Amino acid sequence: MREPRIAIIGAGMSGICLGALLLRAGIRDVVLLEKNQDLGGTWRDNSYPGIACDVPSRFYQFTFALNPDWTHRYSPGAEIHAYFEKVARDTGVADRVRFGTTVVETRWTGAAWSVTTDDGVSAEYDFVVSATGILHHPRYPNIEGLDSFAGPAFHSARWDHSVDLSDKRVGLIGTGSTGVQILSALAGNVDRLLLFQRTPHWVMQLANPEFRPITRRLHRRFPAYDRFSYHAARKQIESLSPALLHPGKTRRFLTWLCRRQLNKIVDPELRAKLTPDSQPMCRRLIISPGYYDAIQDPTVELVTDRIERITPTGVVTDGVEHPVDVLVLATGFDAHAYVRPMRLVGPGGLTLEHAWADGPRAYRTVAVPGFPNFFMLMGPNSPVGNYALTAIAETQANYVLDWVQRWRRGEFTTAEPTAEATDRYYREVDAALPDTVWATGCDSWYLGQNGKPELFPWAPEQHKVMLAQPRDDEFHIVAG
Ligand code: N01
Repeated sequence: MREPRIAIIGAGMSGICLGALLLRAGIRDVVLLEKNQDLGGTWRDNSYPGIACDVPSRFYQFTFALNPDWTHRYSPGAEIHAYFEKVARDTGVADRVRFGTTVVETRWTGAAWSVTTDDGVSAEYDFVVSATGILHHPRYPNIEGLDSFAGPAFHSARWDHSVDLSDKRVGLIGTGSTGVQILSALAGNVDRLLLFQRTPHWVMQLANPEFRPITRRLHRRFPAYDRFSYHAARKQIESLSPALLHPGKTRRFLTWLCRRQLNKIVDPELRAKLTPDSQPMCRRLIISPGYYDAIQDPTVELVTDRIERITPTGVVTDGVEHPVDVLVLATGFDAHAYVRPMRLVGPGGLTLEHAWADGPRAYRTVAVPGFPNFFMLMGPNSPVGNYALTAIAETQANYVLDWVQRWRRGEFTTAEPTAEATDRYYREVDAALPDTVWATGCDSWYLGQNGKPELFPWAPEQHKVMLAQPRDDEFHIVAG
C-alpha cells in the first residue's frame, strides 16, 4: 500500500470528520491546517447567548462517534463544541492539527499539491481537501454610520463576552436563525431589546426538553438503542424533505403549522409585522422553542421601519433615533466564499477564481474539473437546508476516503471530474430546482449570484446514493 500525504484545510466539524475517518482507516500522513487556535469551526466561532443546534442532537453527530450523553433534544452550542473536541481527541485528529496556520496558496506542481501557509512554509501533498465551512465569513451590513457607533458593536459570530448586557439597551439587527436564538436568550435579561427586522422569517416553535438521566443511562448502556435513536431522528428529519422539494401535502401541512403557530402572538399588529409574505421554508425555516413568547416580553420592541443610518448613540429609522448602548449584528454570513480567500492554482495555471467566474460549481458537491486530487466538504449545492451537516460531511468524507483508498492500492495517480459530467450534473440540478420551495420567490443566503438556490434539489438520501462510490466514467483518471 502507498502512503498518501493528505492536507485537510480547516479543523471544524467536517475537517474533524474526514481526519477521523482517514486515521481510522490507518492512513497516518494527515495534517489539518487550522488558522485559528482552537478546533470546532462554527461551534468555536459562535458563542452568542442562546446558541444551540436546531437539528436534534441525536442526529447532529457522527455515526462513528455517537454520544449517549446529549443533555437536550436540541443541545446548546458549548456542548456541541465539546463533542467535536472530544471526537478529535479520541480519534487522534487533535494531534494532527497545526493551529494558527492560514493556507494562502495551494498550487499543483505537476505531481502533487504544494500548500503554502502564512508562515511562509510550503509542503507537498498527494491530496488536498478543503473543509473551510459554509457559514464562516461574517457578513457586516452596509449601513451608513455603522463605524461611528460609540458603544460596543459586534457580529454574532464575534461575541464580546466582556460586555455585561444586563443593564443595557441592546439593538439587535437581523432575524434569521441566529437573531431569533439571541433574542430568545436576551429577552427579559437586558434593560431593553430593540429588534430591527428587515424581513419577517417563518418560525416553527418546537419544544426543547431536557433528556432525563435514565434516558442517558439507557443510551450509554445499550449502544443499539443509541444507534436506533440516531436513525429515528434522521428519519424524522428526512420525512420533511418532500416539503422542500415538491409542492404537495407535506408542504401544505408545514405551511399550515407555521401559520397556526403565529397565533401565539396576541397583538394583531405585532402578528402582522411578524408574518412573512414568502412561503415557509423558502428561506431556512427557523426552529425555536421560545421566539414567539420572547418577542412578546415587555422588554422587547420590534422595529420594522427601514434602518436609515447608525449614529454614535443609536439606530435611525425614518428620521427617528432609537437610542441603544450595544449593537449586535446578527446579519449572517457570506455563504458563497467556498474555499476562498485561499488561492487555488491547478494544472496549466487554472485558478479557482477563473473556474468559478460565473459562481461556485462542484461535481456532485465534492470536486471541481481542472483540479486533480482536490476535494471539498460542504461544497456548492450540498444539501444544507434544515438537515444535519454532520451527516452530509460524513457522506462526503467517506467518498473522499474511497478515492484515497484506491490511490493507496495504486489504482490511479490523479483523478478529477470531467467538465462533461459536471455540466450534465448541473443540467439535472437546474431541471430539479424549480420544483423546490427555495425557488418560490424570496431572497436568502441560499441564492447564488445567478439568483438560483445553491442547494441540493433532491432528498439528502439521494446525496448519499450519489456519492456511494466513485464513478470512473465521470473522471479523468491517470493510472498509477
Ligand atoms: O443569518 P441569516 P443567520 N439591514 O442570513 C438581516 C445557520 N444557523 O446568522 O431577512 C437590516 O439567515 C437579514 O435581513 P433579511 C442556519 O443555516 C444555524 O441568522 O435578509 N437587516 C436577516 O434577518 C442559518 O440559516 C443555527 O431582510 C439586515 C439577518 O440579518 C444560517 O446559519 C443557528 C441587513 C441575517 O439572517 C445563517 O443564519 C444559527 C441590513 N443591512 C444559524 N443585512 C442552528 O441552530 C442583513 N440583515 C443549526
